[in-house]
Amino acid sequence: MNPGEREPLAGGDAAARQPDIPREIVQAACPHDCPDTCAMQVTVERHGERRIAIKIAGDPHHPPTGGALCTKVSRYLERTYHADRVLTPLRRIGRKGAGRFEPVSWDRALDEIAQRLGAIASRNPEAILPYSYAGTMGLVQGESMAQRFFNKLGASRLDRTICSEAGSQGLRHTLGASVGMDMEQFENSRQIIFWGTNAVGSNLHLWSRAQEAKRRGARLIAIDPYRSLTAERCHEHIAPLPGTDGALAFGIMHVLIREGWLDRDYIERYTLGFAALAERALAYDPERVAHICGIGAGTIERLAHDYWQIRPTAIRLNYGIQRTRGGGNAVRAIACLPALAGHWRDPAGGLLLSSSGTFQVNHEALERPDLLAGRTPRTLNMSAIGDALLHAAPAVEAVIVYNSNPVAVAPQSGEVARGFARDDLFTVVLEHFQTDTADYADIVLPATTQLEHVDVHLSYGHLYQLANNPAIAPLGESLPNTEIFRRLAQSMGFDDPCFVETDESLAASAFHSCGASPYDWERLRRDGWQRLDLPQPYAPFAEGKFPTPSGRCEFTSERLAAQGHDPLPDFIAPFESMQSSPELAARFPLAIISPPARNFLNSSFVNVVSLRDTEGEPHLELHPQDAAARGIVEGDRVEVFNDRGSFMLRARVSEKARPGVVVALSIWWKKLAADGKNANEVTSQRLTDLGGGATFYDCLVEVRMAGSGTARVSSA
Ligand SMILES: Nc1nc2c(c(=O)[nH]1)N[C@H]1C(S)=C(S)[C@@H](COP(=O)(O)OP(=O)(O)OC[C@H]3O[C@@H](n4cnc5c(=O)[nH]c(N)nc54)[C@H](O)[C@@H]3O)O[C@H]1N2
Ligand SMILES: Nc1nc2c(c(=O)[nH]1)N[C@H]1C(S)=C(S)[C@@H](COP(=O)(O)OP(=O)(O)OC[C@H]3O[C@@H](n4cnc5c(=O)[nH]c(N)nc54)[C@H](O)[C@@H]3O)O[C@H]1N2
Ligand SMILES: [Mo]
Repeated sequence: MNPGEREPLAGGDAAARQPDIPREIVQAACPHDCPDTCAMQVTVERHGERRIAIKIAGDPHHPPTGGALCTKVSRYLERTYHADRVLTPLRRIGRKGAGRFEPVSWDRALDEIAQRLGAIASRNPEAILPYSYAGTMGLVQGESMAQRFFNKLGASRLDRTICSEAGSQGLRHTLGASVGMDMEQFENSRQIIFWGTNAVGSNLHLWSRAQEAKRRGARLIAIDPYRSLTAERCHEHIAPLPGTDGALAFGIMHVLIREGWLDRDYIERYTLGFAALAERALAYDPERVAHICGIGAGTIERLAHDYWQIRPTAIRLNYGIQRTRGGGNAVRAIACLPALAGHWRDPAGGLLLSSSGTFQVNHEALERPDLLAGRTPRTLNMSAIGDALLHAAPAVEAVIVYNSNPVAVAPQSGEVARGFARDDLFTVVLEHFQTDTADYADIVLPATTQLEHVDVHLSYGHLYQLANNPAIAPLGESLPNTEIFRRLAQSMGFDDPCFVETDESLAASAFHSCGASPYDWERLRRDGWQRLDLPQPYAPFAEGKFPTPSGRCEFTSERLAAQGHDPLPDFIAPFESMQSSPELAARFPLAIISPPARNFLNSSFVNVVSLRDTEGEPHLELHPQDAAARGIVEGDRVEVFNDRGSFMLRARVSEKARPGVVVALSIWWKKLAADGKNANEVTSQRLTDLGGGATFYDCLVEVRMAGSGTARVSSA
């Protein structure tokens, strides 16, 4: 199917108001991978049997959402009714990657899949691999029926590490779980440190709270190698080299300890391992840290001073911090700070990386691990899917992709595409659109969007459960992921009753009760959202109560020691940097980071024309010094390259990028870029210190004018 071949499907703003058409408002939830998880209201018109969504808005009553949706999700109707929606099952007729398909019936598609998977499973079910991530964050359309299917099959398991695993492990081994401050408290903070997060782009509703804090006199600081939209709007921007945040945290600790700026009572009562941590911090004097981070020693002194003096201080950490080799340890080191200074005592002080651990998800009920029946299939890491497809033994013979677009988003994309291009690999992709990954499928199956199915959500940025009621019927022949897996199960002859459970029933079993109030799906779906039963105001660690084995904030972790890790956090230098790999840096002297573009959600929305037009074309931001050294000026077409690959973009020269670091806002669909490539051509499949996470921002490259054989060195 060629993009633009069809007219947009009826719906959206095209439907002009006629007074006699009945309307209703459907309570929904944003499904996207974003900490804000907004409550939404969808206005639907009823035209006889047919329901058409005509408007989408933020729920004004839901405190985190406050009636506002981001630009992207305001366009959700445009996405749902997009002319390029995949609306029937498709079967590949061209070579893998070419994107040529023909429609087939559901029966034919399911028969072919069942036959292929059945044959592979009869030899070795571990040769089948699911590949999924957070295209939807819904607990029902995510890993419920899908996981049951793979458990029953005994397929290889997927370690879902691509985004947050390093940081989650860092939190787990320091605070005990992914638990932190209530985002609704940020407006009461006196100082907010945005550490490795572009909240304006990726956490808009927390940013609004920070704006309120600013109006009340709070100081805002950004720690980011790039002058992001957020850094631009803070009082101070500190720009360390990528992957050096662990050192910076130790520099702050060094000054706090040297000056005695410590909440000794809090440390005594609620922490473990202070003496050992203090000894380690001794080695990180500001001069040394300044050299590692590429910032001034005075900046570190002042940061520590203000961190102690200005109370309460909140640290908003986000996952941008942990996409380098030492990401897990960096999160550990930073997570020690609020306990040292006693900021947890105040609800508006402390730290927030993720709140997801506050929710009690009933994974057993949803995913039914008992269907494994005692088998423990191997686990393959999604952050090294290229290697897995090319080199795993026994070989992966079939991949079922849903809620993800690995050919665009996974690191070292050349290897990923080579893996998916294998002629002996059978690939099924459940999708809304003909993505870069869908182009490699043998069979594409049409999935419903959030407007067309039921779901239930937690949030990793606030403290509310949310319900998503379907607003309209599935478009074309599309089906919810759950229904696709139900039908696949039936085609495979899986007759366990759990394969006929409805989405409603799944939603009703998604959570354990929290606190005194039982989880009540019927009430949730009626009201749309429900705050967890937690004290108001919520200060999770004001009196310790860390969910660690010791019940304390663990500066030293026995659990990590038992796994063969350093029990204390430390600074772990990037795999690729001027300081840690000088030989590599001689050939590839620039560090590249590729954080999310504001108008995309990972690779979702890149095909929504109005949003893509706002982002323009893929561009590379370079500091004037780095540009001049290569004879590059604003608007030049440049090529970024290293030993793993290359891709092309338009140069933007400004001081937003710090010297030595170039920035390519992402994640573009490869096929919507002029050269058919994106930033993941150059990223590597190496993994983080903890959790086996991806290291997207640990990457050295060189940049040259497109078409030139070598970097053009100017005499200026
Ligand atoms: N608009 C939009 N929102 C999104 C997403 C999206 O694609 N678009 N993606 C969603 C997803 S999946 C996630 S995980 C979250 C991510 O949310 P965040 O982790 O907040 O991600 P970013 O907004 O990219 O912010 C990361 C920032 O970290 C900076 N950075 C890169 N490397 C380093 C480093 O080594 N140290 C420090 N201190 N900073 C560094 C980048 O320049 C960038 O400005 O956002 C979610 N929200
Ligand atoms: N270079 C670089 N690469 C990165 C990152 C980066 O910052 N830089 N960020 C990384 C991060 S943090 C993440 S989380 C990953 C994200 O990677 P992914 O989780 O793969 O996210 P998306 O690219 O948004 O792709 C999700 C796909 O799921 C589909 N989808 C949505 N809802 C449904 C549904 O209900 N059913 C089905 N079947 N499909 C659905 C969408 O159409 C979309 O194509 O990318 C990572 N890759
Ligand atoms: Mo992510």
